Amino acid sequence: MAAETPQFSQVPEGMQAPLFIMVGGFLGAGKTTTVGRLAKHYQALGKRVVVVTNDQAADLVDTHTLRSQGLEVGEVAGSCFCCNFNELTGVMEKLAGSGLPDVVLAEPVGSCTDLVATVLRPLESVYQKPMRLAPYAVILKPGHGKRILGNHAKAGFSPQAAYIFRKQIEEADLVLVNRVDELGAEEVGELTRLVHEQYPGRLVLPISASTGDGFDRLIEALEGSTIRPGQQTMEVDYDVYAQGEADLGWLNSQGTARAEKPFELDALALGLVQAIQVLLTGVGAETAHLKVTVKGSGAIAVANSIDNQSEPKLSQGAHRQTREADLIINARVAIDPESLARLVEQGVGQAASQVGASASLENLRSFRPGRPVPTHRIEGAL
Ligand SMILES: Nc1nc2c(ncn2[C@@H]2O[C@H](COP(=O)(O)OP(=O)(O)OP(=O)(O)O)[C@@H](O)[C@H]2O)c(=O)[nH]1
Ligand SMILES: [Mg+2]
Repeated sequence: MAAETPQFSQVPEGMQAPLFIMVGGFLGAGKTTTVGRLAKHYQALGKRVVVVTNDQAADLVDTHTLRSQGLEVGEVAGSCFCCNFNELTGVMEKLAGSGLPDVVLAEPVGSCTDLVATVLRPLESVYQKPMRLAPYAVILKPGHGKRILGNHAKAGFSPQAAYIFRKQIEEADLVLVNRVDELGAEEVGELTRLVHEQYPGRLVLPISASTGDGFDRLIEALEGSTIRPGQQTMEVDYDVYAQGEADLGWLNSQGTARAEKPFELDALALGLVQAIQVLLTGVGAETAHLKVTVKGSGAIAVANSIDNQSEPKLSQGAHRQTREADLIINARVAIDPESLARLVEQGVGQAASQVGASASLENLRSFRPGRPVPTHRIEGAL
């Protein structure tokens, strides 16, 4: 008879309960990059790692990106972890089906907050399976964070969306100032000071999810006993939160690009983000995160834009040519969903023709996220 598969309720002798690490932060802050790097760290130690991604709709760039890095990934698509708590635990159980993982890495939607009360506390008191909860780490995108914490005018897409950002920092046990590879020591110091002044008691760590700078201290903080997880309790005005989410237009789409002659996957990925970005900037629409994957000939290219000020970047190169590629496009932009759909379609056409291809989009969904209604909301420290 086959040995029974260990589930979350059964931790075999000599094995620790899985470590649950949730990495939050606003749209485009660097969550997926951080999760990918943490996963590789634990894999290198021989640990079994599973990852759960999350979005308001299916066809996630993040899921494809992390799977292309050789990771086991399950997704909760259709609503956030907090509003679909049973799906989060269901996906974890499903991933665990072939053996209990050592580490679960979870990436919530970037426009979500109140995750300590709606995810971490329910995991402890409702789910009640053996699990070690790591301190809740929230990543800060420097430009975005500096404008909001520095009380700049028109910071954070809308006052309600800026409210979400502030609530994310407020509930963090650990605040990660990301992209230090691009920042001077003064800027890191300024951001750290702003967080300490406005949200005292949180450990602030400078990191670079791209280079791995600061990850030793991050891992120590996640695994150590110095920070007790879920210590920050807070009130959340769900009317403001819902409005903040709805201030952003959301678009997820699949697509295909075909050409007579081979084209570079990387050129199309970067070209897609550049073309859409130019069109969005042209109508004054502020991007929170625009990301695409272009997949073909067994390789994948990923390109992103995290605001209107910086150049779009190829975050994962495929270095391969193809005649046919599958596209996934995810855009989160301060614009109405109809205009977003029109501009994305236009940009896709332009970018495809630049590499001598023609493209079509399928299953395009463009919407404003609905009001968050958590499955559980449990107040009080863990
Ligand atoms: N230079 C630099 N770029 C980074 C760093 N971390 C992430 N990025 C880039 O920032 C972009 C967004 O990173 P993601 O990890 O996808 O961000 P995210 O928080 O998962 O985004 P959403 O899931 O859309 O909310 C990508 O182009 C990354 O390559 C960093 O430390 N330095
Ligand atoms: Mg992500």
